[in-house]
Amino acid sequence: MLNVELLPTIDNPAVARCRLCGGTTKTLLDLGSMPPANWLMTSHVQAIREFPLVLEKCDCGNFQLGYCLDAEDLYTHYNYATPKSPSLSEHYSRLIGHLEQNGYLNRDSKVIEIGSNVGRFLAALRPRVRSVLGIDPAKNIAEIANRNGIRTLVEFFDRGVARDLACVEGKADLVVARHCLAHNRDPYEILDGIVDVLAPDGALLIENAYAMSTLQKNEFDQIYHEHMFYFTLHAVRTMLERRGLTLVDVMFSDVHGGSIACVAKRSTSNASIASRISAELWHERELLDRGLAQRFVDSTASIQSQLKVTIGNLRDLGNTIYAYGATAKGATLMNSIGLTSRDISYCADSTPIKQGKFIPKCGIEIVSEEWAFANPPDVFLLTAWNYKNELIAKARAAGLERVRFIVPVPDVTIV
Ligand code: DWN
Ligand code: ZN
Repeated sequence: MLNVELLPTIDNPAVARCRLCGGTTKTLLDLGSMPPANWLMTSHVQAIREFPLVLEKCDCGNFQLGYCLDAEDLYTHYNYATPKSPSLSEHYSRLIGHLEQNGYLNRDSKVIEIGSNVGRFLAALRPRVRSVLGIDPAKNIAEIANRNGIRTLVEFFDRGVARDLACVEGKADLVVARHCLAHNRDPYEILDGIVDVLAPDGALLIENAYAMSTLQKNEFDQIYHEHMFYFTLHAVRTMLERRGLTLVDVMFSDVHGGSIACVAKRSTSNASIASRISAELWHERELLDRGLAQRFVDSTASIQSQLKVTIGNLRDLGNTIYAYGATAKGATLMNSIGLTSRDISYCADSTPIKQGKFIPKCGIEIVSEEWAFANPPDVFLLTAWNYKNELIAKARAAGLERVRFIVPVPDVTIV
């Protein structure tokens, strides 16, 4: 039985509430009704349930989904496995280097990662610390991590799990929550557990897609049911302060279309606070006050219509088109403009558990990169545009010299 929160608050269903600060939210962008992006179908005609996909904005700087699915329905069996990627590996090295240089991590650290997926980040950390432990709710994904030697418990992390961990494993010197706090209707459930398991002088690393990048680069396809929050620095700070944590450091990167990694410590720890935080907060406020959110809404409509026309024209000229990357983003992108397998014949993706399945609603079949390269289209729609350089290089290295790539954001371009 699916558990869908169809109205944002129980107390006052007529008013949408910010789930970080309790303030009133306004609808910013309504993308209609969509299936959850990673509910891949086993046949192209399978019936699939759809739910509203609505982005709301709060004056505190938080952006959130108005309608949230239950985490158990989204993650108990999961189709996303972190891919092998040189740019991700570089990102991990950079993050780890920064944590070490600033004293948040050392060879004696015990590390726990929440939402650790197949364990790629922990695998990069393991040679540099005392111990690593992953926690992930998806049994099928945690099994892959365990098979690869990264000890991973299958759990939805909360206070109960945190207390058990603190007893059995001891408290953690570093807790990592990368791309996971946004994936829950109530991030405080996770944060409360983190506070319970964090050592008194421990550090918390939170990373998420950065809302300001999403807005500035017109990445409307970052909106899907798994992303229940779009974090600004203001929003992260609000959330942390409500749980006795202080934001002490911040790092920006290009991964996943622009991400923000924040370090927090207990407010009682007297840690020094990186000076750039106040400048970044000021910069965010300026951009938001100058209408960035409304420009994002306008750009979304313009990209959607340009993309539809571009794909229609290419098809009318007899081109075959595949998508590249069976991403969650791709499901929003293609379904929001009504593309189907008549427009996009296949979607290439390196993830074995995705291959042979179909993108929900649009019904496009997922094939391996090898198959797609051996039976190439004239044009790829880059649905994994965050790996643009890597994917184009891969296709060229496979001998596809003439294939073209449609890059949907920040503007529709053909490479
Ligand atoms: O927050 C989330 C982010 C971090 O990851 C999740 N909710 C779900 C997921 O989002 P996504 O599906 O948009 O993620 P990616 O990382 O953009 O997905 C890339 C896809 O492209 C993967 O399915 C793997 C595929 N890929 C490929 O086929 N060849 C990726 C690489 C690097 C490749 O070389
Ligand atoms: Zn708020």
